[in-house]
Amino acid sequence: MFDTATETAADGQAGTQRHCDAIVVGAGLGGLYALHRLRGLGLSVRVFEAGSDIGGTWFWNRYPGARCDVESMEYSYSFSNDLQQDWKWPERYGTQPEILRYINHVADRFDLRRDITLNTRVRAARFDREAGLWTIETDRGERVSAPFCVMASGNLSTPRVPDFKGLENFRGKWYHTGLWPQEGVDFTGQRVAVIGTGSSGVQMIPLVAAQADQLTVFQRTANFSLPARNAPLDPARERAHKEQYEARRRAALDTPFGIAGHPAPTKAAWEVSEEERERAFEAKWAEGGSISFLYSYTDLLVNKESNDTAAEFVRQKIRAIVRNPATAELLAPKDHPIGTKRLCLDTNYYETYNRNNVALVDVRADPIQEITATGLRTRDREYGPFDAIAFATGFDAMTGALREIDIRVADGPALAEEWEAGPRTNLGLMVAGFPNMFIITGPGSPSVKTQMILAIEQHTDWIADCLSHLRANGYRQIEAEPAAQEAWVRHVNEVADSTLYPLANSWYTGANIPGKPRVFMPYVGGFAGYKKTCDAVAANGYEGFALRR
Ligand code: NA7
Repeated sequence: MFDTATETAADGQAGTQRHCDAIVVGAGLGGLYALHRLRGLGLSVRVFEAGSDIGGTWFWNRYPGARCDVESMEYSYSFSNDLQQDWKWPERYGTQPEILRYINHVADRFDLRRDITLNTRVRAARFDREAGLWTIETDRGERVSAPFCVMASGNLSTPRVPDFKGLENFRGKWYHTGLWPQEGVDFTGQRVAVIGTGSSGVQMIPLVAAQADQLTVFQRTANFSLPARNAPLDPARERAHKEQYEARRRAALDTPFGIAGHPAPTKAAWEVSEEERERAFEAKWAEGGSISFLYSYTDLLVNKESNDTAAEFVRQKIRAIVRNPATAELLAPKDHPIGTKRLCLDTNYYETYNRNNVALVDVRADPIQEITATGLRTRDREYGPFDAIAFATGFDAMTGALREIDIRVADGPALAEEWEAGPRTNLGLMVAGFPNMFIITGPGSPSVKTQMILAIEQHTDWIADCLSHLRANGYRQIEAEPAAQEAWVRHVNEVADSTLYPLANSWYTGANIPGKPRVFMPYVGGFAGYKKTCDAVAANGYEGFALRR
């Protein structure tokens, strides 16, 4: 317990405490673990969640085919060995319903729900330096104060429907993958448009094609996709994994992506013959999975010529799968190095374009101008009629959810204003000028470039250790020092600039949102090195952070 006046409202309802030790924003995988971990320190915690239930990403993204692109034995919490031993994943990659079931199991197993307020969006957060308190305000008018605030609001949690003229005139139904109706959508017998071919579109398109009468896919940028090779989890493989679970989790901490089991490459692509490269890529293609493919050689994400060999391998696969050569050429990405946009994993994505109820439209050459009553209009022609439009158009990634909250210290500038030219953080964990506010997997941390749950656990553990340190030493405030933050931002940029990532117009750089500043947001220096830096900062008495009594 921190030494601030603790007063609990007496109206007896669950979730009416006005003051607690820590406020957590978001009840996805990040917020739930933060609640569990901070509660373990003896702190009183309140979690606010905008959704009508817990789960975050896995609550909202219910579109057909929604599935994690990291294998389920990896994409799960490691903090409880009993939990990871007990839980049985049915498939190699978890589906959205399965992951949501897991999250609910975790919430029940660790008795998390009693401190979570659902259906409540945090609108504002104000810090009073003198009192040392954050006060948050919700869309239901509730105000709650706490010395610490943990933002677990997610990296891909602000869905974005492009600002197309005329959407309000559309007489059919429209959906966004990240706001999919809870009850699901039956496209049987319908003429459907899907706009967007990122991970969500690539996962959804084969299922919609199989159900709908006709499907028209509107593609602005072709994306690279690899076969997932999903399958029921082999019991022998599961047993072997579980026997070594704890060792594998420890090993994952020493990898760049936070995932164990992929031996680090030892050679650069240019060091080997073309035949050897083809054999290696072929083996990875057959094995399935994106990390293992990008991990074929040491230099695929730093050397354009090496990357070209992998990109061309996939383009040739697309040309071999898709029977119509013009469609195949449209689907074969040529404008960015492979892996510099999120590499998609699919089940029968390219094969879907061989169906005679599926058409592909290039809206790079001929952009969408307007949604009409019955369909849509590009510069050159009209498409439709459609019964439904599914927007798989992505998110205001990494900063969207934080920028939507009016976060400020007293009457100072809002975080959104401070970040007008792009987010600036120290280690992705804290922002100079915003004391006692932590971000879980914030911009400037490895976050989306790693196994997210491992990144969440690492951040939360660091925050929990930090709070213990403050309490043990009588400190009440911690704040990122501006110089340390500038040095970290410089480092994040230098690392990104030494790779091929900035060559792509991706949500990693904010390029998918008109007007958003172009800044490479995740840290791509690798999880292992990043964790060492965080640990060293803590071991040196939170070097780069000002602690105040
Ligand atoms: P993404 O990866 O951001 O994909 C969004 C897609 O929508 C992408 O193909 C965009 O084309 C397209 N898009 C966006 N705006 C438009 C407009 N105005 N016109 C046409 N097409 C448009 O989002 P996802 O939901 O698929 O995936 C997000 C992450 O979730 C994913 O990376 C995984 O980590 C999980 P663009 O490429 O911008 O030209």
